[in-house]
Amino acid sequence: MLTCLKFVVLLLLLSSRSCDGLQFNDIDEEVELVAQSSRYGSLWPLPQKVQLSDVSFKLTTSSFRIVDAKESSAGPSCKHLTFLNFSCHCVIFSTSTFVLWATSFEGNECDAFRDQPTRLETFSQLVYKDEFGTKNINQTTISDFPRFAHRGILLDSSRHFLPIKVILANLETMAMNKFNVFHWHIVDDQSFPYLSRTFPQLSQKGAYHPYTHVYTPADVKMVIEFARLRGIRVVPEYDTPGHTQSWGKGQADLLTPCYAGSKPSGAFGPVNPILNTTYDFMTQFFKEISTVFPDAYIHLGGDEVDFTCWKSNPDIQKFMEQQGFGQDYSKLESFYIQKLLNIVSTTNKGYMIWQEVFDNGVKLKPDTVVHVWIGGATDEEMHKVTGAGYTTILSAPWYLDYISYGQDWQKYYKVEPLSFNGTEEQKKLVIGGEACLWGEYVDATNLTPRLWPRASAVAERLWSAKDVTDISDAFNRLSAHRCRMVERDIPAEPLFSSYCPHEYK
Ligand code: CP6
Repeated sequence: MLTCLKFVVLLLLLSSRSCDGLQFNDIDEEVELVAQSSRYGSLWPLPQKVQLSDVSFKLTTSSFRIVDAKESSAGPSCKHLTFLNFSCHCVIFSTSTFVLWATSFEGNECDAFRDQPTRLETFSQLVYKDEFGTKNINQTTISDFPRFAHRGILLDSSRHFLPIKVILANLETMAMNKFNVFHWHIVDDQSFPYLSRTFPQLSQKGAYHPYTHVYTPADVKMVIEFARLRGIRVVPEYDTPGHTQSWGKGQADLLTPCYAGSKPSGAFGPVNPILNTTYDFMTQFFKEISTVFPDAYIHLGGDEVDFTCWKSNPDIQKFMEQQGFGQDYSKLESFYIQKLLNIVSTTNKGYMIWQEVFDNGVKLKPDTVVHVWIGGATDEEMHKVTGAGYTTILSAPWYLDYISYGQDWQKYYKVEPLSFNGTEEQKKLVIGGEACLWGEYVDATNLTPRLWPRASAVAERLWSAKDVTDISDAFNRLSAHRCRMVERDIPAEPLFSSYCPHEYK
């Protein structure tokens, strides 16, 4: 695993103008913060260590080159470098030379370069235009690495189908914010847009539309490759046994028939945990998923299982008795999950699960990632999960589908993921977090502005040092960062009254 990334950006060029970047009107200052220029310009998320200088240089094609450095250890096999015309982790310019120098790598060569695109992002954030429109960059030394390894965004393509274009635009924006995990909550109750080669009837019957509202194998490949080139992993979620209504349309007998009195009501509940055919199906299905998605992890869900239907079904009642589960349906849930985890383990993948699976006492492999999402007692939960020795990621404070009047990014920004009671060992088990954008009220029309720049607040919390907490400096940098997203054609919503040098068109 990549534990430490340091890079030094030494910028040596000519001319002399400091980066005072953006100017904003002084209106509205009685109510809220008004954007001013931060001494850190528009850097977002803030690197671990930045040494600025006033020495500035013009970036012209003749004075600016990206070349191999002697210190380079990356081979040409790292496609995401050659894609960007790199064959090394050191980018050196001298006199009119820029040095982007990576040191202290661990792990295999290409693993070590997963975060490479982030250095280029930092470089681009240092570039600004002078009054003549010429691009400039100041001599700067940056030493950088992420505070947390797992920095994710959850998108939900079941409640509304998300066109590939929107997903790719989101990946681009994630890269700008140094997020490195796309958690793809691809299917759920409402629709099954994943086109499975093994079970094509799942999307044929379960998608909103069998041709226009599906992700074909080629679509999925494109998403994965687009993400990879930007240093982003794609972790798919196939949530069971709850949240599976759409699965039932194309796969007979997969879901539990609910009863009204002594007769089936015609409704269906969670996955039927008492049939062998269920596990045969899951074995084949996850075998496919494990080859389609190259990431080492699959998210298996396991959240919000409603017991009402199971309770109504006489066959399930009988099974409960035989197993000695009494009336404790969480035991039945655990019975199912345990078998599922064993199945997925045979595919050599690790798994992530929502916190209920841990709460119910299911036996988990030591490398399981427990995803904490329930608000209210989050610190206690983090304490318990890490106390039991499991790796964990935090989402409870970062449900970005919730909206309200005002600057809620500040609330997300102020979260401290390690605020729970625990030993150093326990804190080390917190590998990061994810901002979740559940899709009930989100589709292609509003996804981007709802997510950005609010998710940028989470990005800085997960990347930057623990003591980066100055809200007013954050506001200034984030205002400029948001304008940069707008300039790059991403319709990120405003933080507050202001304007951008390049408005959205
Ligand atoms: N869908 C799925 C959801 C949610 C979860 N799982 C959810 C629950 C509560 C809130 C927001 C989202 N919509 N599959 C829980 C992880 Cl407040």
